[in-house]
Amino acid sequence: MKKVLLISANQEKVPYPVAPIGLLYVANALKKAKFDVSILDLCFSGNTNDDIKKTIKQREPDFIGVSLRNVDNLTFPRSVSYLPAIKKIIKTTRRYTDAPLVLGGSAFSLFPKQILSYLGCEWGIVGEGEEAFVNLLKQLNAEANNLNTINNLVWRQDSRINSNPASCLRSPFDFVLDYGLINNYLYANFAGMMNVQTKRGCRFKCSYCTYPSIEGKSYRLRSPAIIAQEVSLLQKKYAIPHVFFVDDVFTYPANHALLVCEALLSKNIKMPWSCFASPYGITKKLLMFMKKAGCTHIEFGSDALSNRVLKKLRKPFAVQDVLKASSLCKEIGIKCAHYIIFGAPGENDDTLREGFATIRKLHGDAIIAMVGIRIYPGTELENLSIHDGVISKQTDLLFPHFYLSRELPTNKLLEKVAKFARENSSCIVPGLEIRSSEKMYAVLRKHYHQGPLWGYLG
Ligand code: B12
Ligand code: SF4
Repeated sequence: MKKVLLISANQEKVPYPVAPIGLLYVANALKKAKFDVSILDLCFSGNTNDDIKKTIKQREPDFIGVSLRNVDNLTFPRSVSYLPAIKKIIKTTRRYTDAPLVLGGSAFSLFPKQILSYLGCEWGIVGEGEEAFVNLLKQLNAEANNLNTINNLVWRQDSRINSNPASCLRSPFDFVLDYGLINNYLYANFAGMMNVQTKRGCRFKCSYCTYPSIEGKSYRLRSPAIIAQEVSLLQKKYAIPHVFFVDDVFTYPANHALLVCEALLSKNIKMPWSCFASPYGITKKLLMFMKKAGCTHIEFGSDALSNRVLKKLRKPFAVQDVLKASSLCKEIGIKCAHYIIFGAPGENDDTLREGFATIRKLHGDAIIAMVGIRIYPGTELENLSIHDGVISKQTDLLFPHFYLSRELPTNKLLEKVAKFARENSSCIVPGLEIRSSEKMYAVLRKHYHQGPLWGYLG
């Protein structure tokens, strides 16, 4: 049996360490195809060189897969690129094995050719890894040369980098995921939660967003009964105290969210959970069901609190919907946070004032405020950024560039956001380290053992 070592390169622990469940899905597909699979998760590694060396010596893998989750922290002005650290991990791995090494993961999928070049690697898979990775390994194993038939593959041939069209899996997950290949104890204790997926895809077209390009534009829904089984297993087998549903938008389509809640209720699962949501389509009925089924925290991708900016971002809702979602959460007893981006297209003095006034009306919900938007290739925001002169057509977006409204000087914007946030205890501004720092999160996690930490602030 050929051996595959899957390495998760992510070491970010802010706001929490995040378990590499993407690799668990890939591992599941490899096992089904009769590969012998193990995972080296570097998240808690104190010495990546020693851990990589030891694991490669022990396992003697025939193939390596490296999962790249984050390119950078999306945070202006404290922007951090993870690429130099990733390069070190690849270099170390290469020092101890010359087994074919394949890259994958959300970070890789956003910049496949650039990352392959930057890291000097040969193989990569864009998007869902399950089918394409197995197909590639089968071909490499058989020394076959039908690379053009493998969807989602990116590879180097001499000095050229080739890519095949990318597609999504039709039915990626009709099974209970095996979480046994990662250290659940560490995630239960240091993250206070474990991640579970209930569907893939997002059909909305927000102007800056990469999620539909990573997960697909149409929905692949997971069976509610299987989700409930998985959540129950996480609780019973691994003592996981809290689940985060990692869907782009858990609450849409609402009928699926309702069915997931029903399945959790019918199995009488008492697991607290949280999720991402959109103010679009939120109803009292849905939130009441979610609360009954264990939902304690919701993170809304509200993005802006002025209709002018929401429209420019192509958000499918208005400020009224944000206010309604918030007041319903309060009435029902679910904690809620809103991600807000200041300095987005259309932002000016008036919209900023309107945003601050609306935050006051939200009565203490957590506000996770970002300044500026990370520009990604292929998005509508990229075109706008070129049009507005923020970047040029030649700008390499692998290292972060941020869109900041030209209608406001950036230093003034930062000053105003900082002043407002310092005076309003519900505001967290990671880019300005206001109520947000690695040290603060570590201290909070010592006291609170489960769930999103913003729920304990403010
Ligand atoms: C949920 C989520 C969060 C939650 C996680 C909660 C939790 N407990 O899990 C929270 C809010 C905490 C969060 C935080 C952050 N996040 Co986040 N998050 C997501 C989201 C929506 C889903 C990730 C997920 O779990 N997907 C489900 C799994 C199954 O999919 P997957 O990992 O992509 O794996 C599949 C493929 O990628 C592939 N694959 C994966 N690995 C490999 C390896 C090989 C070899 C192969 C072949 C294939 C392969 O196959 C897998 C199965 O199909 C994504 C957006 C998205 N839709 O992808 C952003 C995303 C991953 N996050 C991102 C970022 C940047 C961050 C933060 C750095 C932001 C910040 N400054 O706080 C932090 C980092 C946290 C950390 N410790 O790493 C970026 C990463 C890319 C980038 N721009 O750098 C994304 C893509 C969003 C974006 N803006 O584009 N995040
Ligand atoms: S911002 Fe949210 S709703 Fe909009 S496209 Fe991205 S994931 Fe979908």
